[in-house]
Amino acid sequence: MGKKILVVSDNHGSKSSLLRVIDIWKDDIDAMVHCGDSEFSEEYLKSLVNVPVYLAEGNCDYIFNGERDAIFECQGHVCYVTHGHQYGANWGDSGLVERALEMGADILFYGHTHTPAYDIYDEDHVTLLNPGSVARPRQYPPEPTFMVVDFKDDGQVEPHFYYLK
Ligand SMILES: [Mn+2]
Repeated sequence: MGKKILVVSDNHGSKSSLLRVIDIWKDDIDAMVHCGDSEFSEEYLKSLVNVPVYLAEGNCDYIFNGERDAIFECQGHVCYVTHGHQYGANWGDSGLVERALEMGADILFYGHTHTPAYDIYDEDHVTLLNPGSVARPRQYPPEPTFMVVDFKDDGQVEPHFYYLK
């Protein structure tokens, strides 16, 4: 059957963008990841879906009261969730790869850059995934984005990026 994980980030207080994504996907996912800068509380984010929720604290999350980051297992993969600003996400991937290795994770979800990204570092067996921002995109063209990741039974991990229209 595989597993599907909805990954969102950086809605920066925009409830409507977050709720629109969740409304579309809530019945088709096995877990939700939020990579930080929701500007909402842990309880609120966890109340939005009936599946496990994994959260990271962003640099603008003043009312967030959860753990700074999260780690979980999915289909044999170790997934680590962080906002990424602590590891220099704006300046390149090396700090993120180093952190994934330190945490024993082969998949690292991050946000902060407001730019969707999918980077595979074969030598380190690390994949970096960023869903972009559902409210304040910075890539060109600046469309709000999010991601649904398919964890297949054969171990393959397939990210799908979507625009929030
Ligand atoms: Mn941020």
